[in-house]
Amino acid sequence: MFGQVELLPADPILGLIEAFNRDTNPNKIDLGVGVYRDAQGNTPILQAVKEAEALLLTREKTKSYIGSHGDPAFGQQLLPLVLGQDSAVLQASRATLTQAPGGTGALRLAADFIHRCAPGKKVWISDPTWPNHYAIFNAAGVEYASYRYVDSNTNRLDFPAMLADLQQIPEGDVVLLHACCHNPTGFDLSLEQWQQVLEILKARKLLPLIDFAYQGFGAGLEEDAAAVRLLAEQLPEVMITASCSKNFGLYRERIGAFIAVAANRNDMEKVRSQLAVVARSNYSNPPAHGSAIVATILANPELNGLWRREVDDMRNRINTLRQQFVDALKPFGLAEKFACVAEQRGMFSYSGLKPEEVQKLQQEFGIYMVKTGRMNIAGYSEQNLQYLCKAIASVCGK
Ligand code: PLP
Ligand code: TYF
Repeated sequence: MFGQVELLPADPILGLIEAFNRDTNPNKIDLGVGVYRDAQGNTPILQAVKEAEALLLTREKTKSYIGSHGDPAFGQQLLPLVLGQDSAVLQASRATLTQAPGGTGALRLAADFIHRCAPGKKVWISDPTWPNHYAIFNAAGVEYASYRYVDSNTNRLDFPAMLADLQQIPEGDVVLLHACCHNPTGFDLSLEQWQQVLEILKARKLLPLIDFAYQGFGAGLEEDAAAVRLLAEQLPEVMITASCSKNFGLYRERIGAFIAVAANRNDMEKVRSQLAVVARSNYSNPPAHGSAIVATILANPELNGLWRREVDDMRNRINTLRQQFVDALKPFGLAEKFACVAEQRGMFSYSGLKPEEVQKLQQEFGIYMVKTGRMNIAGYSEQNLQYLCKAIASVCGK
């Protein structure tokens, strides 16, 4: 039987890791997969996480199952982080949270929930998007289609095209929106633009599924939640998938959550019961270590403060790297061409580099990025910025 199995290509993003590891160029730079790196090129464990783990080591009493919705203490802490301390939705008991193995697991819960409870509804996804979005909805048997997001000629957000496409979506369908730090482009909507999106969602009775994987990496932990909170306060029903991979640096611990905001408490309970069944048939119970860390940090004022400062540091470093990149391209006459890098937010930038240029960067300079020209901004550092910019100038004919 195995002989007939089709050999599949590697994931376009994760596959880069292997290619990078094989490269013997001592100057190689990995701008591929989206993990945060410090000035030394490491992805460190946050201090707040280390301290929470030390506490857990002494406090933890059992390894028994935590239940399909996960650790209630985690849910209690994460809901106000996402929806806001004074959220009217929380006060009205309209929100339910199911812990999931990462943002990916939360998206799969969302996809299975849509498949079970809203059969025939399509999910509308920005073009471009994180490629795993397509894979997850495919695997769950949910149909999807795209709305425009970027003008490929100017390499800028094409908001009029986005609005025009949203206006064409059949009533009742699901719209996948990136809350902040759009992956792969780094182009985010302003609050005024979110207001316009909200009006269309209302008018066409569209159900938003908000992917919130980078809270704290755009403008700040509270600022980045503005769109999520706006939609949650203004619409009767909203779905949110949160990830703690980036902002807690807990990538491999697999910790995230699916949140549903329902029109009333009764509907919320119905949705919650469905989510338990969906979780159970996928993995039964989520892993417990990541949720215990997050719950410990958020509940402890000292660790919470330390964590917030560490998130601020990661974000500020990325934004500094963005500006340094554009400045370092000035001598090559390329500052204008790449000015968008300083305006984009989050881990990624759509650089506008063409596939041939990306390939040259890889082959001639050992610089790895996704074929679409997406760069992980945290992938370079002050030490190799000059090498990177010289290489980019070279492949751009400067
Ligand atoms: N959504 C987006 C847009 C992402 O970029 C990612 C990956 O980092 C995720 C969701 C899921 O992340 P994870 O499953 O690692 O929490
Ligand atoms: O886009 C990225 O680089 C991150 C990490 O299948 C990632 O979101 C990439 C691919 C993938 C899972 C995670």
